[in-house]
Amino acid sequence: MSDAPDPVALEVLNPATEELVALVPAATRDDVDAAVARAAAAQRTWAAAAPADRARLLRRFASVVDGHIEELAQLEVREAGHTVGNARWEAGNVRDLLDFAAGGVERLSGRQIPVPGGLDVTFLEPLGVIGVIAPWNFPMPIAAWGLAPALAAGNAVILKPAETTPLTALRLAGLALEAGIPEHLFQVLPGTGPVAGDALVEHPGVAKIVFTGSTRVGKQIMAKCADRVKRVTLELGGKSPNIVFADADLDAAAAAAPMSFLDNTGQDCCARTRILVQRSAYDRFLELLAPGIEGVRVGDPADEKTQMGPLISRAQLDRVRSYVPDGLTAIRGTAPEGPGFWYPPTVVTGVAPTAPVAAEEVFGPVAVVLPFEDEAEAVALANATEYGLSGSIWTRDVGRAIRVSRAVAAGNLSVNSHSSVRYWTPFGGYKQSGLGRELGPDALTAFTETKNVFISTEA
Ligand code: TXE
Repeated sequence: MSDAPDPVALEVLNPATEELVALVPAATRDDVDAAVARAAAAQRTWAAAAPADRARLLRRFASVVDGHIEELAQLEVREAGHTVGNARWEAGNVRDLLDFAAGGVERLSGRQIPVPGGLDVTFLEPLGVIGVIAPWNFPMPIAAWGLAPALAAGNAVILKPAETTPLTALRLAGLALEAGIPEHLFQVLPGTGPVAGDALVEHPGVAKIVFTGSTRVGKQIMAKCADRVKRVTLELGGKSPNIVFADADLDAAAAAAPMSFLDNTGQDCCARTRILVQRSAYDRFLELLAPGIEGVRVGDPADEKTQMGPLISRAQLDRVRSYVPDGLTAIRGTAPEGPGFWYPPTVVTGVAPTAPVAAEEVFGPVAVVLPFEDEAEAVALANATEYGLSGSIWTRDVGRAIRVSRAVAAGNLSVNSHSSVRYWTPFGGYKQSGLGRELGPDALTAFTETKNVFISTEA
């Protein structure tokens, strides 16, 4: 860590223009202490409320968000540089997740298990105060992935958004109050990772940390949580394969490939950045891929026609540039000169699978194409990574689709598609892509502790 003093304010820049959008005060460790105390008090009342009342309030929260989709989306465009279409989807995802979680409140129940000599029942009890540490790549949805099920299961939430994207989080907290969510039950503390984030991780009053971000920080957080056996869910990096077999519908695979790694300017943990193509179809696939990359409309994210916006920051731009030395590029699109943090859609060929651009998470609009001979080599290449988040398999052979889906060590696979995130299906990583699952039918259970009670009938 550097010796520089902690900043007192976070600078929110518009990544498309580099203009200052806002200065937001950064939370201190004392702010975190005070927030945890307030959250704990609010949580006790919330947990004791009738499930139907909690569900009703969450539905009202969803409906207030629904009335502010455009405002939230425009804020996301300005602070994160997301295309306006994507930003609307993200705000809608928050609404949908709140509705989905509300539907789970009254269904969250324990079990009755047959035992001799008595009655055995389990209770699913809320954990208490949950710390959600969110990244900047999908500020609203990822915050909501923790927020909605945690509140639904009877917990309080303190959300620390990323340094670069605190504005939509702050607005969501305002909308929660407008909807009647009790004061202090959902608090947003903008701040830096090493101060506000770390204070949440270390705080004895925080029962669980839900973290989405880099694998490096995720490991540090997991180690700190181990000291207290604090519960933790981690959604970390990815280097997902997009496996294209020669028997696939090559036109469809090539048409889908560009946005599978360019969406959100490649700042997506599920981005399919390792395109593995069977050698007999390799040349043909590259021919089909090129126009899709070169034709991507990169520019002003507020323009409805734009398909790809800027990267989040200068630091991210420098990072992406460092992975793509001159001369490595096989296909390249266009991007504005600047101001703004622009990088063109880029495809790299002719590198070894172990080259940094092929093996590490670039988190920008960059993919590599690697050839393979047969199914066994495709699976071996797909699995030759420390990550295991997502992946796609393109083939017309049903048996192969099933065999390869089972053989690839990743949490979210799709066949003849790149879709892998739906709020009603489970999401999470194998290996160093994460720990635990979010979303899906068990989303609320992840924010509970199971208590087993045996009642003797023989006394
Ligand atoms: O992540 P950080 P960064 C990957 C991606 C990207 C790289 C770096 O490869 O290029 O990580 O991004 C908070 N204690 N992903 O540096 O630092 C921080 O304030 C507690 C993948 O932005 O991990 C922010 O809120 N919290 C990814 C959050 O952690 C700390 C999404 C993420 O920041 C902390 C983002 C600390 N010591 C980046 N240090 C994905 N899985 O989608 C930082 N934070």
